[in-house]
Amino acid sequence: MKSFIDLRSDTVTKPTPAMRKAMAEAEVGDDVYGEDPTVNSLQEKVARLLGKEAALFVPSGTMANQLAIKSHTQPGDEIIIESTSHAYNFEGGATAALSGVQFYCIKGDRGILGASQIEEAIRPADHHFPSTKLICLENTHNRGGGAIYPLEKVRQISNLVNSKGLTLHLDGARLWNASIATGIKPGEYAQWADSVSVCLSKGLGAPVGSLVAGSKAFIDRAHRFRKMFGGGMRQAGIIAAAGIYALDHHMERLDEDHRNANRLARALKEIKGVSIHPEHVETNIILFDITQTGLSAPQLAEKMKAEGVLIHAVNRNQIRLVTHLDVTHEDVEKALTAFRNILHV
Ligand code: TLP
Repeated sequence: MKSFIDLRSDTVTKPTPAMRKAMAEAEVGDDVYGEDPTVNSLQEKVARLLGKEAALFVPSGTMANQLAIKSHTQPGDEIIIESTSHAYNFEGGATAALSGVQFYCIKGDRGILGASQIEEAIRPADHHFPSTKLICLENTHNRGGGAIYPLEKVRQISNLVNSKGLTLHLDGARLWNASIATGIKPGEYAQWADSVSVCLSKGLGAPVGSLVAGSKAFIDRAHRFRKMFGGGMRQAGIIAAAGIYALDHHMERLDEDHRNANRLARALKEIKGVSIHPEHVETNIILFDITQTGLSAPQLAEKMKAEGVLIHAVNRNQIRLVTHLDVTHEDVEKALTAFRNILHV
């Protein structure tokens, strides 16, 4: 099979030989009975990292977010969320289908909301309105180009949420990236949210797996819904072992992905017709506009593929690149050469 430089997403990483060894040697049991020691130790480890009472291992980031939403709400409630966020746009309408809850969307600055915007969106106590129950934040923000939530903003939002008796969920699919980029520990971000979801299958390079964390009572509810949604797994220690390995060995190296992303962004800026703000590339996601190149984003993606590089056309004019474990510094230079060849620099 032809090997591509795959910049479409950090979800495409393949387990390393050492990770596969850890998986092969994992001690397992039936996790639906709570008897898988490897799953239990992953859950304890992530709860500790996030400073929460408990955590629950689930197959995907989508399930982690949807379990949180289901556990925090009743049908007819409303969730305040940023309009380009993952839970609203890319989870197949799960919130409406599974929780019977609606979203109130607000446009943020690269996905980041301020407390005053949220305050304005909270519904008054009037029986005409749905009742605002939950606020969802995303850190880093995927469609915001990997933007990091400033901790101070999270703290202000959390104070607002508490003062109104609401609940805060953090989609931390890439919280690890925020943490490595800023030096702020995952738990320092997580302390301001009632629940947090995190993914092992993105920059950390595990093949499968996410967790949702929060209080013991919250996790009890989420556990019941995990069963209901079909997410109760049996000898899941095989995949949990990959997650433990990833947390132990692939966390610090995220910095390399951030440096590669920065290199890509600065070099892309030199290409005529590419519109990009390298200073906005804070982590491993690069978003840019190619309207002025005369090519559409799908056309550019097609041409890049012919050069051995896979990229993601977000829409007609925008491209997303994501750096990760399987993208080396040399791959970045090769990808840049392909961009230059196609866009005639
Ligand atoms: N994001 C994927 C796609 O679904 C867009 C990607 O390639 O970036 N929260 C955030 C912020 C995410 O970016 C994703 C996945 C999820 C949740 C869902 O995780 P999975 O794919 O494990 O369900």
